[in-house]
Amino acid sequence: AQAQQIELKHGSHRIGKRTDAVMQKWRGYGLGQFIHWGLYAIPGGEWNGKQYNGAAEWIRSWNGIPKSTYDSLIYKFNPVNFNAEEWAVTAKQMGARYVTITTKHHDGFCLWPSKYTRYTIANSPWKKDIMKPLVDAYDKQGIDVILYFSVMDWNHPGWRYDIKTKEDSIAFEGFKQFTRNQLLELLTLYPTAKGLWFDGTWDKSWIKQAAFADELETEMRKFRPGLIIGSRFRADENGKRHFDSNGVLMGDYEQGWERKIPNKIEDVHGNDWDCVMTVPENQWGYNKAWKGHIKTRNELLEMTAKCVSLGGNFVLNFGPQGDGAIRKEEKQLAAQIGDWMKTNSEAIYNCEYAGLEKQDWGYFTKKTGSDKLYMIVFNVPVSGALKVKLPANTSIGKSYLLAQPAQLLNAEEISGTEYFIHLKNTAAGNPFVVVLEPTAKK
Ligand code: JFZ
Repeated sequence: AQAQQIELKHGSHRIGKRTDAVMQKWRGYGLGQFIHWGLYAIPGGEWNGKQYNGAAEWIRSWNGIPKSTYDSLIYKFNPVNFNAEEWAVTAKQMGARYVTITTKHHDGFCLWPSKYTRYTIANSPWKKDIMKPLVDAYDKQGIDVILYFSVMDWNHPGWRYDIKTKEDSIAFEGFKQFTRNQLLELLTLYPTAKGLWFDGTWDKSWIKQAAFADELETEMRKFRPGLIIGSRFRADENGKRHFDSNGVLMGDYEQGWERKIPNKIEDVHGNDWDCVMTVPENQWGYNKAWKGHIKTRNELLEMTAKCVSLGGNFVLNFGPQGDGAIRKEEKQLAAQIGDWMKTNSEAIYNCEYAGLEKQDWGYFTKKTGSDKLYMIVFNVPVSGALKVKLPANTSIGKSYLLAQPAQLLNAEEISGTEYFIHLKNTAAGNPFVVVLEPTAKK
């Protein structure tokens, strides 16, 4: 209940979460994969023998790389080791249930044969569509596809950071039509895609297009009922992004959790959300150097558990190489995560915020539509006893390791609603899941 409501023409279209089946499925994904792939994978963070300090997919913005030099990477795009099925199988084995793929990043290079620009795979030595085999391969594995699309386009002559002159305004009008054409083209060519993941929407030029973007969003939603669009697409008429001038989320889920995770349920304001995460510090596209701290399987599993415990999804980024192969470090992480998921995904898939007080050992999740609780344990106390605080009028009926359901654990009542789950033994170095089946308290 908002006390003061400002009249908005181009604010949010809905208060509260979507309740339809497509969005309910999205909410239950738990784990996803992100793919950043494009021309930037060819230099892989290195230009003329020098390491670019920023994110590899931004190398084009490096002083000293002229646009024409960067753009001619198109003539080198020939990913002979690209195998869509292999990518999808890698994601499947990891346990990902959706994937977001860069159809076009900021450089403007299109991984699909767009009719509206020459800057696409069709004019590379590879020639063939990349998106079609990817969408088909992921569809075949039962992994839902979301299309990443950067509005900002460094290749298109009409793109502007701001609109200050008559000339800018004419150029940008052309760019807007181009953007609309490309989006409707993508939705037409890849009808099974479940949503669009927008990026590159932070510049003044685009923020000023509240009316256009609002109409375009409505048009796309009409064109593809059920389409999922996050909060990073459009601004309201006051230039407010993600949340409109009344503080209401714009779009179907909050898209601001970028390499960061909320700490408490209040941080997500009752909205759907997902967190997108890189394996190194801030590298989305392939970077040969793979430098700095590289997150481990346990760190990534803990992030996954934390996200799901706060009602979000966790999306892990992959940056395939210029030749189309997934680097061995990412393949290994995917296999390690998948290994854990094989036993424990029940605590991740179709799970939600449990509504219980956070404890030091890890994260609670709850199976949606049931009262089954999961404790995803990362830190075992020296006592071997895990604290649980249940709501009044509930007690623990049964508790057991997800990996060993037949062996019941001892749940000791220590006061009204507090319990200690006593572990028998724990495999060191491995997060694990304890299942709690609550019952009504007698
Ligand atoms: C953007 C891109 O610039 C980047 O290359 C990558 O594709 C990433 C997924 O998205 O980077 C952002 C966008 C938004 C924020 C941070 C980085 N943000 O809101 O904090």
